[in-house]
Amino acid sequence: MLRNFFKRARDIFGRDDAASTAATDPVVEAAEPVVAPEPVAEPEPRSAPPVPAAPPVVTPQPVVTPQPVVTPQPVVQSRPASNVPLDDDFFDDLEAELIQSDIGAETAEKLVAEVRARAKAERTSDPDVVQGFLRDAITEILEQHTAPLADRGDDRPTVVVVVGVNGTGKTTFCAKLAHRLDREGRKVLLAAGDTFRAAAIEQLEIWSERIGLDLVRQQAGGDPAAVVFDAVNAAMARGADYVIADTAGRLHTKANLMEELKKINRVVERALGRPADEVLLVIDATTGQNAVRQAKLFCQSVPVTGLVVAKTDGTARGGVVITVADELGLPIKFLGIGERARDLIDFQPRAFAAALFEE
Ligand SMILES: Nc1nc2c(ncn2[C@@H]2O[C@H](COP(=O)(O)OP(=O)(O)OP(=O)(O)O)[C@@H](O)[C@H]2O)c(=O)[nH]1
Ligand SMILES: [Mg+2]
Repeated sequence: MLRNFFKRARDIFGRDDAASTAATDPVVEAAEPVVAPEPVAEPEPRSAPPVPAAPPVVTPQPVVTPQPVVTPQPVVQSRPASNVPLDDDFFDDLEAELIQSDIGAETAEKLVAEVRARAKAERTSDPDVVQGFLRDAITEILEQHTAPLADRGDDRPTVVVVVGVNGTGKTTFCAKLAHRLDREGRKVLLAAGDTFRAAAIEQLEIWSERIGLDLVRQQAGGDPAAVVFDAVNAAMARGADYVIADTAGRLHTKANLMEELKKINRVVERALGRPADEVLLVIDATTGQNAVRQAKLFCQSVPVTGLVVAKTDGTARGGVVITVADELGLPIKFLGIGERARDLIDFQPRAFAAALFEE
């Protein structure tokens, strides 16, 4: 994705170390299955006739092709350091590349405009420098939207309600967060608020046994708000620091299910004198722009306080995270990076933005 784009751009627009980057190309392509925009174009560079010492100034591609800026044989070819100005094609391709990485069109346009203006102001035509500008612009968006997990300290328990559409990773996240807090020495109580299916309660029960934490549950079919109410009261009685409540997957379009979430909030308020401290919406990174749309609609009905982006290990496209931050304006609190209890990381904007370009 982005890293490959800048690799290609270096070949086109020149850089001192073009030859050395070419040598690493195949490896990176292989590690990047999701994007692979040009499997067809790839084999061709090696078999292309070795254009003799013709000036390697490149006319970037013909007409509209949104993606690959074709690289004339990236093999061993020393180029002068970047003299070719970055042109419209470069920035159009960059925008297309951002969109392909699951960044929403609006955010992509904004990023490119910013990067382009900075490249102009600083009179640079070096793709590597421009890559740095893009990284900065992305970091800036992400940094505007960070906030740590609520922690009520002595005013315990901090209540975290976990919501989202079906299958995004809510239950797994509850277990991961509980495990994390437990390792930090906090006392955690899990609440099996997905009473919709017996299997959902069992799933959290298995997790609670695996990570060695207490679970408050009722029978399947019970009232989720009652489970959360019990859990909050139990937490107060036992001096627990956190209650983490799982809920059933739901579509934002189901009014009764949304009502159920509101009811959970009301009972927390009754038990605690304040609403839940966090309502975390879990979205699935692999569902791309769909996740963004769902999140937007969800936020209209429920007082979401932060986002968890699960399954970031399952996609090479980090764009969802950027789009969600930019368009929803909500803090991203955690990233899910796998199925195990420890596969949860704090969201760190700078590290995240840097990783998008890592080779
Ligand atoms: N690779 C990967 N898989 C994940 C991650 N988080 C969850 N999963 C998997 O996604 C699937 C669904 O996870 P659940 O936690 O059951 O999702 P849910 O939102 O509770 O699902 P429902 O209760 O049915 O709405 C499971 O197979 C999880 O192991 C993650 O960060 N990475
Ligand atoms: Mg679940």
